[in-house]
Amino acid sequence: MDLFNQSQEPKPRTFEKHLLKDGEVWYMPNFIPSDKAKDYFKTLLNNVNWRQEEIKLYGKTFPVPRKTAWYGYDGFNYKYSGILCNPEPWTKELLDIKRVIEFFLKEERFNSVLLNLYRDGNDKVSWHSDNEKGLGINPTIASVSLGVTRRFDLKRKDDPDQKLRLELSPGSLVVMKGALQHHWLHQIPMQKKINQPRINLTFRTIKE
Ligand SMILES: O=C(O)CCC(=O)C(=O)O
Repeated sequence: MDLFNQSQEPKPRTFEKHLLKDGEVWYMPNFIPSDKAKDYFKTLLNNVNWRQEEIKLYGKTFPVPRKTAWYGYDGFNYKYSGILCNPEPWTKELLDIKRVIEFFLKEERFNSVLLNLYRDGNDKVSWHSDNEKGLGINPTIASVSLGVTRRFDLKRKDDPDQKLRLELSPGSLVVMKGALQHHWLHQIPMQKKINQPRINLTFRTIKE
């Protein structure tokens, strides 16, 4: 495996491990070398089948404040916020990234990926946890960032003063592990001054 075929001076790739109360967040800023991260960003921006989904809240319909897509092995459907996703087949780029994540995480195998496109700082994802039934108990979720740096916030459900804030730089990898999704919420807040796009890939394992 070429681990993204680094053309630049290779940087050591290790996780910063945030061991929280009931859950872990691992962060690797230079998971994908910057040239390669720019290439992936362009290819995914232009070639992914981005969808504008809608959600219903209090009887009204609203556009989701970002574009999304769902890719993976056939049959691994995903439902969140009332939106049912049938996977598009893996692209070469998504499979390459998935294989390198699995190399670093050793025991994890992912069968699908949710993609988010934040067109600018007005796009966001509100406080939530990835606790849908289909992900099973204590899911490991691996999240790759491409494009502009955005803030990622976590807070504990029963004690919002317990927080973690990370700046997700392009080419970085975040891994959420353990009981985190039961006890913590996360968000990408609106950042109105940002006028460039970001793509996020969250690799997941849907249980059959
Ligand atoms: O964009 C991100 O980094 C987070 C996305 C997210 O929270 C989700 O898709 O559930």
